[in-house]
Amino acid sequence: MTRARRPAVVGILNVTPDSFSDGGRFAAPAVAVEHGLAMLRAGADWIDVGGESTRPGADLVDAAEEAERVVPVVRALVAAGALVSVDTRKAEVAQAALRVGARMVNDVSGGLFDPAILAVTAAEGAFFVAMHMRGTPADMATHAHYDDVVAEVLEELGDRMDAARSAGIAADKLIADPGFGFAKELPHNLELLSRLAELAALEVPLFVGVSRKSMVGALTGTAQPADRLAGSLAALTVAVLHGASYLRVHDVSESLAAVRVAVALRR
Ligand code: HH2
Repeated sequence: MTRARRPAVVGILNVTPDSFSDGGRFAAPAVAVEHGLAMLRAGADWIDVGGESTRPGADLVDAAEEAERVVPVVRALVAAGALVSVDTRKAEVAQAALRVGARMVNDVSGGLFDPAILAVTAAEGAFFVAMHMRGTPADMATHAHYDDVVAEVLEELGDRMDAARSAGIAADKLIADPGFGFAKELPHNLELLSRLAELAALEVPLFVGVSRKSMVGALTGTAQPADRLAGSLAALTVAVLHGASYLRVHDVSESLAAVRVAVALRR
């Protein structure tokens, strides 16, 4: 995607019992597919289907079980004409989703958790989103130590880009994400968002997920993720003004409106 086009809105579809915002709501495949279709009707460009929660301290899900959760949903959304991304750290799950038509692999570990995911993505010619994280969702909070969070995320994402290219992923299929809330505390998240434009040095499109996250909750005093829409839209607007090309969101129509306003004001 070029800068000229508006950033893509990526609708979040968690087919999990325990995601931080919508855990359990879309665990049944038919309900999940219906929600995905509703997000498409609301204007989503992509649907990001995930079968494992990555909230702090979440349990690891077995690959076969994760694939069983996501594959029927990916298949149905692809059949309906959707561009589908699979949110997974596991090569086996990525492979299964790509086989039924997913076109993007969104890996919160950037290929560190299961390095075989890079070759699988390369072989299918799919897009790869490398998100920055340290440690695993279980212990990432203990790794939130930085002298200069932007410089360190830039360097570590650069390493992930190199690994992805070495595994055969084409340069125009690579996307980077600073990983808001993953091994980051509030000051780190704020620094990364206000200096997001510096990540343009990676020379790949930037993917941003701030929707309903705890950083928004902390700033707005909203304990419930579902109450964080207004704050999420403010953070999303800043992300667009600073160069984000993909926005991962729960609230598609509202986010699309904010994207349109931000794009019109972007110089
Ligand atoms: N955040 C979450 C999950 N996947 N992928 C990318 N690229 N960037 C993100 O910021 C990101 C992500 C966490 O949010 P959610 O999917 O709503 O919850 P859970 O991790 O509990 O499934």
